[in-house]
Amino acid sequence: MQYVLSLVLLCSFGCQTNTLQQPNTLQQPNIVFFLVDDHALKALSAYEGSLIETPNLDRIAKNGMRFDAACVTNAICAPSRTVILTGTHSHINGVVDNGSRFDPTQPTFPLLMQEAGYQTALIGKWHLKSNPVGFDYWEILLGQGQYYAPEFLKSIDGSDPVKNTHDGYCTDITTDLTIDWLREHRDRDAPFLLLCHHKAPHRTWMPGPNQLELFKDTEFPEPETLFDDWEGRSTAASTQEMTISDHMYLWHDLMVPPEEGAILEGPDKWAHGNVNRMNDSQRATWDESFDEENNAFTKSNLKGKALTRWKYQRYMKNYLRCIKGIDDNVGRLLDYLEENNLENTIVIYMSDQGFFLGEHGWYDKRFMYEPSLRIPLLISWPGVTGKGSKSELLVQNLDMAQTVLGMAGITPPTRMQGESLVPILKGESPNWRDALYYHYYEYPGAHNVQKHEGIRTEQYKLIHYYEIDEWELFDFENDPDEMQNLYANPKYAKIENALKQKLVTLKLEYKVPK
Ligand SMILES: [Ca+2]
Repeated sequence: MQYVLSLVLLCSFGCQTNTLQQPNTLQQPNIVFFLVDDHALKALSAYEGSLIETPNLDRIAKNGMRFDAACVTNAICAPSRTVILTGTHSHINGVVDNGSRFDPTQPTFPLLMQEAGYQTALIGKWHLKSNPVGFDYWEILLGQGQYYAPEFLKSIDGSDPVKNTHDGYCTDITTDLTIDWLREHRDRDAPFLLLCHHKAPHRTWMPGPNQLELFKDTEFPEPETLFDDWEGRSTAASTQEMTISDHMYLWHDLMVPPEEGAILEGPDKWAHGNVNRMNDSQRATWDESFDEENNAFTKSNLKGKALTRWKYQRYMKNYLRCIKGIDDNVGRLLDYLEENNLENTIVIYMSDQGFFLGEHGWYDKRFMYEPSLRIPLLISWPGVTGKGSKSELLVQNLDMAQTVLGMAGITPPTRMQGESLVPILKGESPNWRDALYYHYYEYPGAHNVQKHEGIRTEQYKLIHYYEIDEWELFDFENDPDEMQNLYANPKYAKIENALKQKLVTLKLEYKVPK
């Protein structure tokens, strides 16, 4: 009955009946899919220029393929997660911003794989408002999730969801629950799809107890654009509210407690909730780690650029400590796979979008600029993908649903709009897209970033902030930091026209409403 119902639901979204195939366990590989939240490319040492070492994440790259031009379609959490699940752009799947509710009757790769005989499980961050569909087992963080003593909602085989609070640190707990699932719930007679979705390193960048002492004496290099004045670029760049200098809060974001009697503003008003979730022992370790630095900072009374520099360093240390927590925990799960004859499991590691680590003076994401558009994407597929291989093709989060379905030998619905990465992973040279489409919608909204759409090719990027009708054109091979807006520059007229034409073509292809 459940099968028939799903078939009806799926076909109401225009799929072909041949999408539902019988299980073929011999040819269907096990898959672990790590999705992390806001992991910038600059914080993963499998890529060049990383700020830190991530030896465990690097294991995935060494064992498989590193994608060097992986991008998203819409650089914000819930929309990107929905693109990954459905293989469709935001205007098709309906989750255009973080306020949207995901309609879970849409075809997703987990649902199709469940129907094809996979045992499916999801553990960690979900953030799509509706409860997950297509999973035999799910245990998701409530909303954004908390770093300490996080609350989860759990359902097994369609049972009514039950709320649980787990003591400890979110990244450690998510890994414990994932390993517990492998140990206790895995059906040894069926292939599995296991989604391990971490909350970290999302704002408010609270490190785990095991990472608190890292980087104490490290001074991280500042990006050259930390004090960017956004001259020559659109007013979208100069009117955003995501600067480290003015929009990053000492208590909420940087863990500097306010002095007694201080008047709290903005997110600092509720920031106590972050640390109040710790138990006494965790809180004591936390205070011991931060007190001395915090006291010295308070006494120093820094202003202007010196204050921004201090904030940048504290931000980097805590953000990168969160990443080290991810790295340690991914290592634990990889070890489990190796130690339990599951070393042939496909492992996928990616982020829902990139993140600004001080570039242009910012944190957060949303813009089509490189630091938020691009994501780390590592895939190891033992026996299929060459070890330590690399791809420079323009791939997107849009491609993941068809890729995972392709790995399992399942034909994707015609509704899906990406391209399977399977031929690339097999070392073939498929005809590939020469430009990708991007569209950000959340305005007015947090951080005040104007709506925009655009295309990126191997060398150029054209962005249209259409509600204020302003354009930007970048040649990031010659200007990797995207500081010079070449729009309306006569020297680039030909390129500008070609990019505009291509943008029109892509919008038609993806059925973007006029
Ligand atoms: Ca995110």
